[in-house]
Amino acid sequence: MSKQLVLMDHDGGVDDYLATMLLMTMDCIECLGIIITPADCYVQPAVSATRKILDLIGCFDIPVAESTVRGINPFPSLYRRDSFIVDHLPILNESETIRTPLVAETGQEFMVRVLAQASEPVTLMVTGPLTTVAAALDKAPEIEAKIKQIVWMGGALNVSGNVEKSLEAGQDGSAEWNAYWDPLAAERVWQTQIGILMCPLDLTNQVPVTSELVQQLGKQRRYPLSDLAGQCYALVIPQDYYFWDVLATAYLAHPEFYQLREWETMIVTTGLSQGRTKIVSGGRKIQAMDRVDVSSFSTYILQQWAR
Ligand SMILES: [Ca+2]
Repeated sequence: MSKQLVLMDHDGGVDDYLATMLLMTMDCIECLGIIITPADCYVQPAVSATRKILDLIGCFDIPVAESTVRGINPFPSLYRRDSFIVDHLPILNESETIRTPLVAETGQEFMVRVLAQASEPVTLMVTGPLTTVAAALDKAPEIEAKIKQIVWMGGALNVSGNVEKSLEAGQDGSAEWNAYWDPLAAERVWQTQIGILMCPLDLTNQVPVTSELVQQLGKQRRYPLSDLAGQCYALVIPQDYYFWDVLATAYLAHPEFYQLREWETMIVTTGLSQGRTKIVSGGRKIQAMDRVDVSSFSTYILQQWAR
């Protein structure tokens, strides 16, 4: 069976590194590259950490590209500083040199080139804002035909968003961060014919990172990937933390763990609800992950990181 072509676009949060790590363990996937969108991170340490993680896994030939897009509503620096912490974890710094290549072109240029050159349509696995995708589509609209679908961790349909009112004045709490960082980019992607599969907060809210799971990773810390995942989750366990990006990414290997549901939606781009993925009759049809078998999912990630 031929492998599914995937191009990953992540935004440098703790969760994004672990989603990358999970993607790299999937036998059914051929990863064409990894783009870092400078959203939930400071981009220099996020690019560095991503390359070091690929080195740790032994995937020295996956190109990494730095997107130079900018969002409208920046992530809090408190979240973004995690990228510096992960980049400095001892397990990622045993070697003084990084082997995984950083491409010279920007992430958005790289996305255009990879899609244009691909032998068949490619799945975009996006675990951050859609800004790099929107920029690539603006640059070369013809690549739309080369995108098989976009699997996106983002949006909140029938639950509140996660942009807290206490952190962000002037909004009503309905937006999810990846949409809120750049609502216009989400709207740009919504205007295409590309199949969109969302992993919304509606689902991720049901799959928190638990102490029990972190302890299970500890029991298998003789494996470098479990050790790194355990360290990353220990870093964020004091806050409410969920398997946002990891849950979205696991879909690629095990769609049978998930139930999907179709919705008609629009992106609110201005005002107090900007960044809201709103259900409206007659709106843009998308699929959303609706339910997941949490036990199978947990077993799967523990098994994949036992290496
Ligand atoms: Ca992310």
